Amino acid sequence: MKIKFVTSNRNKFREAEEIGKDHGVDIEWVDREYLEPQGDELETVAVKSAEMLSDCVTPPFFIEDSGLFIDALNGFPGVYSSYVFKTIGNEGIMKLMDGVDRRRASFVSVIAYHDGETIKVFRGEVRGRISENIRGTYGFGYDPIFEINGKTFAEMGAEKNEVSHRRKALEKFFSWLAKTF
Ligand code: ITT
Repeated sequence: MKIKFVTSNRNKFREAEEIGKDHGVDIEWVDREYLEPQGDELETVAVKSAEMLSDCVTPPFFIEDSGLFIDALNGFPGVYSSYVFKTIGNEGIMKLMDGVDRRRASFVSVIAYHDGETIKVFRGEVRGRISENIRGTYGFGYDPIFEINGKTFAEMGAEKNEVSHRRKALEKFFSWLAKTF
């Protein structure tokens, strides 16, 4: 089965492509940047984005919206993860977390699948912590500061894709697809 993934982020596409291979799903990359609508929840943003995009991309397709939610910052940057990464980046998060002992955080991935009539949502989440320093060379975005069992996503390499929020959301999506088609 072949399915379109609309994203401007090559890394997100590559990870999804790999996970797709494990499930016999062939993912086609539609490289398109879209303005993310505002919303308090990733789900709201993802559904609104999928609705908007269906004007210019022919369904079926899916999009994915991710966010880093830091407990000590009451869930910040959350739905603003993209903007915060572009503005203050990992160095900025390190400064915000300087001297903070409570370092637990979640990485969340929400997929919105548009089949031409309805939109279906799938959520994946992993718990981890914000590392004390920026570490690792693999991956992208917040990978060098999000740590599970002592290793940041950026230190894990391929192992990240086995345990990530994206893997969890995609697996839910693919098992639903398998049941539906
Ligand atoms: P699209 O919206 O075009 O898909 P994007 O890069 O804007 O691409 P998101 O809004 O989902 O994607 O991502 C929000 C931010 O979180 C962004 O800065 C990403 O770099 C970062 N991010 C997303 N997934 C990540 C992951 O698995 N590891 C590290 N950072 C990630």
